[in-house]
Amino acid sequence: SLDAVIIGAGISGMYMLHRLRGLGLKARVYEAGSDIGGTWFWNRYPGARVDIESQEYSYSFSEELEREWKWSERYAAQPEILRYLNHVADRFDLRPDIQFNTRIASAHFDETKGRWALATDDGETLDAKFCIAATGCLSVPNEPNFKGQETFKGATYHTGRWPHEGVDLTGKRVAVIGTGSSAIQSIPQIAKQAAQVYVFQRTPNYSVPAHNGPISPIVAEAWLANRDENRQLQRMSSAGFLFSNHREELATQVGDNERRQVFEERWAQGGFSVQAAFADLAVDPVANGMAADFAASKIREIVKDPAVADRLTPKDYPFGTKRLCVDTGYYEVFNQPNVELIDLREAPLDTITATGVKTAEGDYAVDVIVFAIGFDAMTGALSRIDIQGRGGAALTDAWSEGPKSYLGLMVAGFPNLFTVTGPGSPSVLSNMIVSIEQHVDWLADLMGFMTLNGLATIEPTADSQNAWVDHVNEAANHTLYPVANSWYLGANVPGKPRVFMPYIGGVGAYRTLCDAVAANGYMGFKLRPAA
Ligand code: N01
Repeated sequence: SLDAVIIGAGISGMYMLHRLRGLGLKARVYEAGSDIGGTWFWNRYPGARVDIESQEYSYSFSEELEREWKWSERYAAQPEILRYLNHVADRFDLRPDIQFNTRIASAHFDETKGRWALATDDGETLDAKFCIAATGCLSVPNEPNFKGQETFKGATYHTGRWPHEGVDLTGKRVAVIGTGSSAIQSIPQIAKQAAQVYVFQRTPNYSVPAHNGPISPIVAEAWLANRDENRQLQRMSSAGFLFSNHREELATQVGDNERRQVFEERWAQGGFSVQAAFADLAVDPVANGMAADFAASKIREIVKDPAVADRLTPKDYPFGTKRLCVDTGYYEVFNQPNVELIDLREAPLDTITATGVKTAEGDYAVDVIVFAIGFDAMTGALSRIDIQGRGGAALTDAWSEGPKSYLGLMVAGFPNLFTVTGPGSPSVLSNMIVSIEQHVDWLADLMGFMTLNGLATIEPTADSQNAWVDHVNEAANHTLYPVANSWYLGANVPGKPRVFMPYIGGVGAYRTLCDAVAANGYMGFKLRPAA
């Protein structure tokens, strides 16, 4: 019989399987897709690439793995990342313990046995002592729900479920709905092929250039030369990566020229470094406004038509409080004659017709509609599994007012159920792979400890969970983040409770806390011996 069921064969599930095998535990992974890779298996839209430097966005658990894999670009594209993950799966021989094309439909905790009873969507039943949700934070696409969409005669695609064989858009008229990271990465690529692109924008996003290109051999060698130290710095950093580490100065305490120069340097460096230019950007509206003004000035510099530049400039939320985008030629694309920006704030989207998209002001005939409308983030995957804990209580009920957890790792009343990068942990506010490794290591150590010590179950106490939920909220409320209508708060899914889901206290501080909890006998958790 199984010690552990792992749901999902993305970066989390793969590493969890590797760790549990190393402990001599019998684990099996169930994956809905036909192969490994999670996010990087599904998100194959043109232009999909990582927004953290490649060498930082890779597993650190095996030095040999790290030394033998060579990244080609500063920000690796999806096909290269998927090749890397396939290499990992082969190198550690993971596939024999992964069952593909299988979705876990339900997971019920059996209190008499102290085990999880699971069922797949094709009726297979299984049970295991531990149930690990390695289900991803952005794995359930928002389903398009536009009036008239079923009448559309052309082809439709969701960026998060892009066809594996690719899509030839040569000469096509394409509508892209949405202007988040997926849209911002794909629009410049789509515009290279398409005859005409209409970009339907509800909320403009801030985006900084990636300055992508071949990875510099100097950077790659320097990274490896100080590998252990770099990895340690990552783990103890605020966001799980080094290249944009925060400066201590406050934007409000430097002169105009110096501030502009710092922003310019960071913009030239690219990626998230702009967000980390000063220590007060995320907390002080005045400082944040300075970053916003700088970004607006860059948009005006790049986009030739001042009216288009103005529409592309965010005005109603602070800089960086919706996930910052990292682009290659996004603002530039609006200088192309075949790209038109349609502002849905000026003229709301009315219907999708047989021939295209209709707004209050115009009718746009297209052959293809690309829905770049995002995900039911952080809780979406778990809420789609029928999960029942003690007394048959449903997780969806426990989370009806928003997700509640202790450390983002476990939920009170759901013994031996673990959420890798769950809500209440730094997860999406960090370099995911660093946070994934931290969670997997912490959880694997815990499962090893329980096995060695003959412990049957673990669960958080209600008190420790309540205190953690309060702390997560407090931490968010110290910042400007809750001001924006972002998916961090579930604001993009109608009816979803408005709760800031990730923990903003920082990756390093959070790791220290988790380690202290473990070192103090898993403080805040109840551990029970086998009956
Ligand atoms: O999704 P999003 P995404 N009518 O939710 C719009 C990660 N990621 O897939 O803002 C019209 O950000 C919506 O408008 P609004 C990254 O963490 C990383 O782009 O709700 N428009 C918004 O513009 C990212 O943040 C990379 O007003 C509608 C867009 O659709 C996360 O995934 C690349 C609409 C959705 O944007 C999600 O990004 C890609 C409607 N009914 C993704 N509904 C990297 O670079 C929604 N929208 C690694």
